[in-house]
Amino acid sequence: MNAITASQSNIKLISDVASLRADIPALHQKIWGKPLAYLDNAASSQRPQFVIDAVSNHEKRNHANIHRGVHKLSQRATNAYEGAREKVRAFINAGNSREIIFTRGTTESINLVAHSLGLSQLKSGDEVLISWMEHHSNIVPWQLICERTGANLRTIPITDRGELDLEAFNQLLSERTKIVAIVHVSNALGTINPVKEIIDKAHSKGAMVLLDGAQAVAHMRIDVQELDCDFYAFSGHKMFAPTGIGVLYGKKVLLEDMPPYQGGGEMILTVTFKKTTYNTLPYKFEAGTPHISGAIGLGAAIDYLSRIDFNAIAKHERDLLEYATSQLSDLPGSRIIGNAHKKTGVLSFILGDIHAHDIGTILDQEGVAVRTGHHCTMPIMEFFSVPATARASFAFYNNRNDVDQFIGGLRTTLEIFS
Ligand code: 7TS
Repeated sequence: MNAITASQSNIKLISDVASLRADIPALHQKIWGKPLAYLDNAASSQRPQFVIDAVSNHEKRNHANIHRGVHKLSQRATNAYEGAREKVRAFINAGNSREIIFTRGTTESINLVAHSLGLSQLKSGDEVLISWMEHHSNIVPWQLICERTGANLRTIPITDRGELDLEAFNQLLSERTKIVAIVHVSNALGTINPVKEIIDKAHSKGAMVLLDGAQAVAHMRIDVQELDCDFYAFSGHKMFAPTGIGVLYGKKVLLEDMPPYQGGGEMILTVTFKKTTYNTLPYKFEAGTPHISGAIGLGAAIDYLSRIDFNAIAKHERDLLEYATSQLSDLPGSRIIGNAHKKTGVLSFILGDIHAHDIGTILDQEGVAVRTGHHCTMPIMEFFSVPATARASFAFYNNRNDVDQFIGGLRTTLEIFS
């Protein structure tokens, strides 16, 4: 398979996405003697052979530290790493590759902004606005920073459908709001938030906007310039790339003004005991040896995704969601948590008073992988008065057989508990 980048856009994009299942080796195995139905994509997605090969080829032939060697391997590794940065830039349509900072993932990207921007710019009386549907990684960093700066953390409530209460958002937003940090797509509810509207309103009050894109990037085309968000955070492992690599996009003018997050090698220009000067973007924020093969794997995942029609991915996942939702709704005692008008392929639910972990354990015996628990969104569980949910989440390579196996597993669960 040839690597084709997003910029080579005259090629015909693949729209028969289910046929791509053959590209994903992990899907072709049996679990407890049953075919694997992998429905835990919101936690982490599976890798195409293409991505596995890119990482493996790099590790076999081209590994060396980057930016520091004049020798051939170091040059190859540096070119591949910086090439991956350019692929990320094109993938989210950032204006400049200096705006792409490699991190360990969404969590580190948000912590970087909270610590660097938050600690240097927030003061007592300022407000940071998040929502009730944030993942803990977009709650706790802001709590830490608000505690240290005296800023106040405000929260946008959600509705019974699992949508943001936009009227409440309008009322909460004020000249005191300095940062609005919002999830683009909720991992526990599947809700796609109206982020463009939120960004425009926040900007009109002078606030900056960070979007947590962890659950968006594998399911929809992201254009950070069109969105006009100030920061966009995401993880490689939820978009068919390795773990331990992620991205923070930030507007150059903002990143340039922000102090370093961590100190060490690579992020400096000169070091003396009197004064240290910092490197230019993006290196100022990439202290130490990075996850080189991870970045290369992320670049390969982007090459892979660039061949696929994102509209076809969205249509396919919507079809699976509707198919699964209608069958799940027919099961006695089922309650779906998260019924937003605009959703990605995330189906969170409870089944009578059967504990979510029991559902997950029985589904596993049937070869079906789902996530159970609070999904690192304890405020959502509190809002819906449930201790935990079971969650099926789809990727482009899932099909209706996966859903049938999932629903069959739930019928078995109901029989066992009847
Ligand atoms: N934000 C959202 C919306 C997420 O879904 C996750 C991980 C994160 C942030 C953190 O990403 P990380 O890569 O830095 O860990 N969500 C999940 C999940 O739903 N199940 O397992 C991890």
